[in-house]
Amino acid sequence: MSPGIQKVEALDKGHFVCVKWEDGSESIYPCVWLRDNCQCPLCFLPSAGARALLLEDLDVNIVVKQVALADRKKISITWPDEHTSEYGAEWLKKRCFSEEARAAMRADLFLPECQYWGSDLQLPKIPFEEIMYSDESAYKWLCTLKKVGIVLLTGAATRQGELIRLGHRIGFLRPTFYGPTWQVQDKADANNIAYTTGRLCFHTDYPVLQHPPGVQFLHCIRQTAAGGESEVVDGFHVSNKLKKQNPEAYQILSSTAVDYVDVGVDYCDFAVHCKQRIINIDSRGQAIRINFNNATRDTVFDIPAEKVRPFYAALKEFNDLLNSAEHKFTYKLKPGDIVTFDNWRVLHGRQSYPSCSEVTRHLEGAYADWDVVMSRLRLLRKRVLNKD
Ligand code: OGA
Ligand code: NM2
Ligand code: ZN
Ligand code: ZN
Repeated sequence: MSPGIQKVEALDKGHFVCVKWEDGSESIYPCVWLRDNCQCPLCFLPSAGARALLLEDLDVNIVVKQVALADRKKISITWPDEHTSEYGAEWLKKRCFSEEARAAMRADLFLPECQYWGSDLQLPKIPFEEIMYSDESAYKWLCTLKKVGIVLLTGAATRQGELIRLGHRIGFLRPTFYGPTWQVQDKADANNIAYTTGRLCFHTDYPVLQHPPGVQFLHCIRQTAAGGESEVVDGFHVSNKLKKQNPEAYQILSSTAVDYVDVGVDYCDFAVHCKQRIINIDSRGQAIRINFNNATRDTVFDIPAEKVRPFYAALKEFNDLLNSAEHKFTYKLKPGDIVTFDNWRVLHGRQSYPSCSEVTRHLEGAYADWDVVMSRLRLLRKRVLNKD
């Protein structure tokens, strides 16, 4: 599988090394990068998979003294101070600096593929116990969660604690001021709008946190007969639509810092404040995180007075798009269902239901960070695909 090397030579007065592969293609490596990534035991600690070489000891103007093809599977470099480094063919090939090779590596590491959806969503479903014992199923679950943004796990026990088990399956959950897991039900003197029987319009959870939870789990333990339906919408898809329909509104929502607030007591007492842009974008203007909960948007609004009405107009337009029949998907959780979704991408809501002296509806919720979920996904992929 690994490619052989035909030829290796120094270029540009020793500032680059060119590797010619057996298939005739070439890769060019800057020498400062090669020296920085020497894999010898002095420069690299294999038990940590980490660089031991200090930046202080790296000469950014370094050139090779000598470069040689050790065999078709390895090159060796002698540096001006007589330090020597060896690099394997496969190792080099993976780290080729060409646009295509970097795009392939990026895709492999971060799985950027995104499948947009609207009211036509075919809600992906997998039995809960299957992902708990089968690595193939767990891998499929996390790949779909990353690509589609939502997966329904079915047939869980209708008792509290199943999300703790799910947390152990991926690694660990993300605790917040509402606890390690939290109970969504009608509560007296509710400390959050979610803990009432009222309608929740489309929101992402916890934009008041600087780093909002990436993934959310809602486990239905009890469901009301009337009302309480769930709604979801693809925030990235709708952001693209807004950008096309009204670029100025998109610009406002992706640049205005909105104040959020959450003050109260739950797991412990809290007074949380944060500024977030409702549509977070990357350097290419593509939405990468939605931060929107109308309930916790602060009364304090730290922008000049004349910018306020244009902001509201932009937000209204976004909200209208989120709620359009074309974009939203409605379903109703059954006891034993666990909906898992990308809280950075998918906005969710719930219809109101009749209030009652007993608890007629109960969801247990929890969060996880994308770092933890992606880490588990990569490990599962390795095990499922390499079978080692
Ligand atoms: C929440 C929430 C949804 C529901 O608790 O933040 O969105 O169906 N709940 O109750
Ligand atoms: N709950 C469900 O942003 C928010 O306040 C979302 C969080 C209370 C943990 C709700
Ligand atoms: Zn070294
Ligand atoms: Zn919510």
